[in-house]
Amino acid sequence: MFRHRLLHHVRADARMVAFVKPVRAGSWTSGDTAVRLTGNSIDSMEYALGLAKLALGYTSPNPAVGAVLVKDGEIVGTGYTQPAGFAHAEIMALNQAGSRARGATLFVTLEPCCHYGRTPPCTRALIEAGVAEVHAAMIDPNPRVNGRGMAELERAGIKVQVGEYEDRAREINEAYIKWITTGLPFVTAKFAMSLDGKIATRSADSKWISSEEARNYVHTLRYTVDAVMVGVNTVLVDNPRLTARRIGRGGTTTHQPLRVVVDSRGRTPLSANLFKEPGKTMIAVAQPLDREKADGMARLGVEVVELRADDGMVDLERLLRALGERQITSVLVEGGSSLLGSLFDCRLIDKVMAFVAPLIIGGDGARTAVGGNGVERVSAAFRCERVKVERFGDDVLISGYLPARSRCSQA
Ligand code: AOF
Ligand code: ZN
Repeated sequence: MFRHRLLHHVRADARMVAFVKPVRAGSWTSGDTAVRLTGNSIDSMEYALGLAKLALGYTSPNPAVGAVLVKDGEIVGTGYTQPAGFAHAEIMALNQAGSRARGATLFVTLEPCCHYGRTPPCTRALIEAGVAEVHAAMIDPNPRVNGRGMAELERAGIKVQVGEYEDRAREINEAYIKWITTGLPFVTAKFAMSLDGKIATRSADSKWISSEEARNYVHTLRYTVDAVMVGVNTVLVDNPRLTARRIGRGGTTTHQPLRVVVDSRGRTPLSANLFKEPGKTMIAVAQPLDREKADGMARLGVEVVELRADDGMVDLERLLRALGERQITSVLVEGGSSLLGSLFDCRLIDKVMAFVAPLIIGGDGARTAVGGNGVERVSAAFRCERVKVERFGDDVLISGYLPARSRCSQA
C-alpha cells in the first residue's frame, strides 16, 4: 500500500522524472515495486539524493534537498524541497509520516535549517515530531545555519550524524554552495566542438556540430540553471532562442532561465529571436544605448545593465556579482569564443562541459571554443579536476571543475 503511494509520489513530477537519471541503476524500477530499499542508511541516503535531484531546477535560490524518514526499516515519509517560499524537504516528509515520525530516523541531503527564512525552521518541526535520529549528508554552508541546525537537534536529545555521501550531496547543490558563500553564481562553460576543436566552420556555420542527444541534454541543463549567458556575436551569428525546450510534459516547460547577453557596444538587434521567447532577458553593456534602442529594450521588458571595465568592455566579475544580487545562483555560458575566452582569462569559470563530436572541420579561420588571451605556457593552462566522461549518441561529454583561484588577476 505504502509502496504504491511512494511510486505515485515519484511519478507526480513526471516533468523531472523524464530526464533525471536514478542515482544508481536499479534504485527504482517500474511496476509494483517503486523503490528497492532495505532500510539501511546507505540506501536511504541514496534515495534521499535521488529525491533532491527531482527538486533541482525549481527551488533556486533555495538548495534542492531530499528527505527520507525511516521507522523500523520501513519508509514512513519522503519529500523534496518545494519552490522557494514553500515547504522544505523535511516538512514534506514529516507531513507524509504524520504520527509515524515519532521515533523515526531522518535521512536528509542537507543539514536541517534552524532559522526563520521564507519558512519556519525545520529543526523545530523535527523536534516537535519526536524524530529520534537525523543523518545529514552535509552541513548547510548558509552562514545562518552552518552547523547550528545539527547542534540544536543534538541539544534536544536527537542522535545526529553528518557526511554519508557528502560528495554527491555537494555536487547536487554546487551552485547553491558557491552562491551562498561568495554571493557569486556558479559559472559553467558549455561548448560543443569538433574533434579538431572548432565550434563553427570558417564561414561561421555551426548547425549542427553536436548530436541530437547532446542537444537535448543541453535543454535539460538550461532547465536546471538560473541563467544562460552568451556574447553578442553568438546572437548576431546564430540568433539563438536560449530557452529550455524538449523537456517536461509534451516537451514544454513554463520555467525558463534568465537570458543574459554580454554586449559591450549594444549591438543586439531588437528583432533578435531571444526577445520573442517566454522568460526574461538582460543585456549587459559597457556604454549607454542610443535612445531608440533603449526605448525598444524597455518596451520589450529587457533589463539593461551598464558595467564598464577599464578596457571599455563589460566588467564580467561585476556582472556576475549583479546576477548574484538578483539571486541568480548558476549561469550556463553557451559561448561564443570571445566571451568564454574573457571569462577564462578572468578565472571566472567553475565548471567546464565540453561536448566533442566526431567531426573534423578544419580551416585556419574557423573559430575554436575558447578565445581571449589564453595562457602563455602549457604549464599555466586551466586543468580540470574531478573529470567525468559521458556519451550522448556518438558525442562525448567531458566535464570537470576548475580549482578556485584568485579572480581576474590578469584582466
Ligand atoms: C532545509 N531543507 O529542503 C532546504 C533548506 O527561506 P527559506 O525558509 O526557504 O530558507 C532558505 C534556506 O534554508 C536556504 O538558504 C538554506 O539555508 C536552507 N534550505 N533547508 O532544512 C530544505 N532547501
Ligand atoms: Zn528547513
